Formats: sequence, structure tokens, C-alpha cells
Amino acid sequence: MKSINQLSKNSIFKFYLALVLILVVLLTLFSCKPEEAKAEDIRVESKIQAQLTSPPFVPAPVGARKAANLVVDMEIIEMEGEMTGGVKYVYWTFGGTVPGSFIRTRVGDEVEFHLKNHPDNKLPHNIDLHAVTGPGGGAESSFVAPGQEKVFSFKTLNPGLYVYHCATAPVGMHIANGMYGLILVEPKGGLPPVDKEYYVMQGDFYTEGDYGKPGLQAFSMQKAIDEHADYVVFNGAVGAISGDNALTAEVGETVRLFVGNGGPNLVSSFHLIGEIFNKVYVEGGSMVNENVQTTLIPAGGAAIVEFKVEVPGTFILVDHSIFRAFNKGALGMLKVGGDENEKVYSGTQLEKTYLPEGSVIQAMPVAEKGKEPQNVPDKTLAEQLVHGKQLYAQTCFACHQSAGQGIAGAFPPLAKSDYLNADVGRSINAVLYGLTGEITVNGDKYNSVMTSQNLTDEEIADVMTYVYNNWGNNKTKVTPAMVKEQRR
Ligand code: HEC
Ligand SMILES: [Cu+2]
Repeated sequence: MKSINQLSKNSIFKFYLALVLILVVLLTLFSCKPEEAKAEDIRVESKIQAQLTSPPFVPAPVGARKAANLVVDMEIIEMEGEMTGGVKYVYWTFGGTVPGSFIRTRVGDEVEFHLKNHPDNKLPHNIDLHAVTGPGGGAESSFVAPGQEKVFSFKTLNPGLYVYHCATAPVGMHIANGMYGLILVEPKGGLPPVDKEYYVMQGDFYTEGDYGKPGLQAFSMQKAIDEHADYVVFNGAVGAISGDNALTAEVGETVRLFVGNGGPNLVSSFHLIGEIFNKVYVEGGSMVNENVQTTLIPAGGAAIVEFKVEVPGTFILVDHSIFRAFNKGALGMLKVGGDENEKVYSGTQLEKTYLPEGSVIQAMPVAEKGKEPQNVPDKTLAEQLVHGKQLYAQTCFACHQSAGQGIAGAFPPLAKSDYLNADVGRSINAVLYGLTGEITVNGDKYNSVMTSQNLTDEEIADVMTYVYNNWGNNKTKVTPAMVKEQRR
């Protein structure tokens, strides 16, 4: 029989043995680690030319590619472009687009950056890449005059999605004119494969004329300082990714959006109406959040969002600071094709009148206002135009926009609208009772919903007269009697 003393000696021995074993295992584990070299020590074996793409497209994934010496050729171009129908703006660009060309790298790449300032440009520029570890993110080494080229190199140390921008004084002005874009640093082995990838970047613009004021619009330094944006847009212009330019996908596909915010001032509450982000790489870094409705993208920041599309339809990208979406342009579209899936979404199943028990209200109370005394003399055209302009700003502006130009793919134009000019009764009807279903305006198809506008006969007459007597329309004078005739 063992004594108690012997027993405890035995277990103490076993305890020490176990401790030593654990230490040995840990040591061997750590000594195997050097394979995961520090990013700065990753060796590059080959030299390759980077493929750059214009938004909304991105270069092919890096996949299993080894770290390389990656040559980026970026050309700065100052050029006139269109902000929205009839509104021109002089953009300063990296690669001829806003946002600038997308750069796709992987951790450990040695990027050899060639920054070229086109000889026709008027100003010097440079580039600050948030993916760079070094003074100014490259800005100091890349300052380049028109007709010159600068070359500098950097090693990509941290995986993530990064903003780049010009940082030449006045910095705010260079960014406000469109000098920003995204550079992606993929982790070793690449990001998980998906079916579709797109590049979207928000920016705010400040013009001398207010939203929609036609003509070549100069940059307004004062509005920029006051942070009073006239335009807040995705990919540099109103409608850049809507209508015919919408992003596309098919039911069942997984979509990844690389979303940046160039600012210069505003942060984006990025949201996709009718979808939930399955994954968000928060702030473009390594932390992944799941099941997100709206993600905040700081000025000078980015996020990667991923989602699977389950049902067909048009999904609207917005900055959920929502006046920016409907009044300043921050609206894009993802059109998803494929078969309906009623398990996920039914569509309207029933539509009928809702009459609460005991209710005596049979019609909208405002409809009563349609019964106006007939002895009121009609207003003059001038009076109608003044009142109509006011009504337009209150009721129609949000969708049809300040100069009746509409928003491509979402709200049809009232300016020079063939639909409007062809049939005044039909147009009055649209305002009285709303309009749904497919219509064609100036050759473009719209299939959306305009709600009825709850206006009196006189108000409809005035606002329609205003619309008909502006923006190249046929100058019809609409009277309250004409509106009354359309009431059913
Ligand atoms: C909430 C957004 C919204 C508001 C507010 C709105 N509309 Fe519309 N409007 C639409 C949409 C969407 C259509 C297209 C409907 C469709 O696709 O069938 C449309 C169509 C029209 C059309 C026929 C198409 C065309 O372009 O000629 C007229 C005319 C019109 N609206 C006038 C007005 C007037 C006048 C007002 C203000 C009193 C107004 N709308 C307010 C969204 C709106
Ligand atoms: Cu610049």
C-alpha cells in the first residue's frame, strides 16, 4: 500500500511533466510561425502591370497570386463632364473618371506608382493613398506639375479597402472636384469569391448655381466651407448608376460592393433599399459585421458590403440622409433579374378600400375642396405662374427636380416631356389620381408609382400651368374648369 505522502509526490511529478509538455508544444508551434512572415518581409518575385478599371467595375480578384512588384500607371486629367441633364462641371480626375480608377493589390505587393499629370492640365496635383505607410501617404513624393511624371514605391502592409485622394492645396477643392478613388489590398489568398463585384463611391459637390441650374457651374468655395452641398452623388454624377447605367445581378448571386466616400465633407449612411447586407467589412477593415441595414461610411473612408439577392426587382442605393437621395442625387440602382420567389416576397396580395368601423369618411377630405364656387374669375397667366412655381417647389420638386429634369430611371422629366405635351387631360389625371404602370417619356421607359397629389382644382391648374409654361413645354394654360372636368 502507498502512503499518502508517496501519492502526492507522484501527482506533483505528473503535474510538472504535463507543464513541460505544454511548453514544448507551444514552443514548436511558435517556431513554425515564421512562414507567416511580416508583411514588410514578404518577398516579391515578379513585376506585373496593374490592371486599372473605371467605376463601377473592378479589376479581377488577386486570388492565389504571389506578392509582386505591381506597376500602377495613373494619369491625372482635368475635364468637363455632366453633373446632371444640362449641368456641366469641370472635374479633376484620376484616370478620367470620378471616382478615379480602381487599384487592386494584395498584401506584400511592392507598388511602383507612376503619377502622370497630363500636359493640357492647368494645375499641379499629387496623391495621398490611405494604404500607404509613409509621410503624406505618398503626397510629398508624388507632387507633379502638368506635363510631368513622378514615381514612388510603397509596400502594402495592411489588408483592407482604402481611399486615395489628391492632397494639393487647397486640398478641399481638389477633393471636391472629384480627385478620389479606392485601392484594395487583399489578404494573402484573396477575398472569398463572389458572383458580382462593383465599385461605388459617394461624393458631395458645391456649385455656384443651386441644384439643377443649367450651364457650366463653377465650384463654390463658400458653399464648400459652409458644407452646403448642391449635389451628393454616387460615381460623380446624378444618375451615374441608375437607369441604363444601373448595376445588375441575377437572383441567387452574391454581390460585393466596394463602397467609398470621397467627401470632402459629408459622411454617408449607406443603405440598399430592399436588401440586408449579409456581411459588412466595417470601415473597410478586417472586422466583419453581419445582417446590417445601413452602414456608416466616413468621409475619406470605405466599406465592403456583401449580400445575396433572393428576389428580382430594382433595389435602390441611397445615402439614407434621405433628402440627399431624392433632392441631391445620392441614388443608384441595382437591377436584379430572375424568377420571383414568393417564399421570400409576395408582392401586393390584396388591395381594397379601408373604412374603419363607424367611419363616415368616404373620400379624402381634400377632394371636397374640388367643389369650388364657380363665380371666382380665372387668374391671369402671370398670377398662375407665381402660385404654380411655389406649388411646384412644395410638391413636385422632390421627384421631378428643380428644372423638371427628373432623375434618370426613377422619375420622368417634365421638361420637354412628350408625354406631358401630348395630352393635357391625361397629365391632369396623373396629378389628380396618381400614375402607375409603364409609361414612355421621351423614349425612356418608366415603371414606377406617382401618388395622387391632394391638391385643389385651382392648385392643380396653377402648378400644371407653371409646368406647361416652362422648360420647353407647349405653353398650355390649364384652368380649374379643365381640372374639374377630369374629376370622376
Ligand atoms: C413622389 C414622387 C413624385 C411626386 C411628388 C410627383 N411625381 Fe409626377 N411622377 C412620378 C413618377 C414616379 C411618375 C411616373 C409614373 C409611372 O411610371 O407610371 C410621374 C409621372 C408624372 C407625369 C407623366 C410623365 C411625364 O413625365 O410627363 C406628370 C405629368 C407628372 N408626373 C406631373 C407631376 C406634377 C405636376 C407633380 C406635382 C404636383 C408631380 N408629378 C409630383 C413621381 C412623382
Ligand atoms: Cu489635385
